[in-house]
Amino acid sequence: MALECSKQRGLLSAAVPGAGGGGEPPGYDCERWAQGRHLDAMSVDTTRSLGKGSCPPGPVPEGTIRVYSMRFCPYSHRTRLVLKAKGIRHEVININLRNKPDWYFTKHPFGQVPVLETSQCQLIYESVITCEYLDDAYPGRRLFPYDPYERARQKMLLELFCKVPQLTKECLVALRCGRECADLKISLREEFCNLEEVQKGAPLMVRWIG
Ligand SMILES: N[C@@H](CCC(=O)N[C@@H](CS)C(=O)NCC(=O)O)C(=O)O
Repeated sequence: MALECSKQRGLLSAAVPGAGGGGEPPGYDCERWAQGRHLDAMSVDTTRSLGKGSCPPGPVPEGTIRVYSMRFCPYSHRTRLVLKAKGIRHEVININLRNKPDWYFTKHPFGQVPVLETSQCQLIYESVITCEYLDDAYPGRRLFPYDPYERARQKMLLELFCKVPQLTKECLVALRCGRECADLKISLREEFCNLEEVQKGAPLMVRWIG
């Protein structure tokens, strides 16, 4: 991702490794990361999406983590980018959101994606929370800044640009269906222009609010 803020490295620059510390949990492999091998071989994507009537998947194998996802969900991709950036071994289970399996409501109260499931049957949802969880639970390479203000600033940025995932999704769906989406593209461009201003050092308060 090319969204790195000039002042600090953080979640928006998830693809860029930062200085790390602490032990590495199972499934985390620095060597693989350094050689870029994690990009092709570290995830198992079931590709088929599970819908109503499907059997729930079994327990998550030790040394891996599962992400319930949907191929066109930008929030899920947020989580998946962090999984990739940190080189965490994981499996992807796609959920058919138009025809959700009943069992999926035991993973998320509203049946949304993304959800992370650990081999200890812990469930973590809300994309930003999943990213922070991964950053904390797999501490080898920090993506969120350590400094409390910079960390808060990253989260403020995510809130300020919270329209981006939805706009991106709507744009993708429109393009896929051959629908006109000029307005969506203009809105998306505006958001990215504002983000560029922030990257150049503009304060977070101007232009977007109100
Ligand atoms: N605030 C949530 C939003 C997640 C979200 O809206 N996911 C959509 C797919 S892109 C979803 O699960 N939609 C199905 C539904 O709401 O029933 C997050 O950041 O994780």
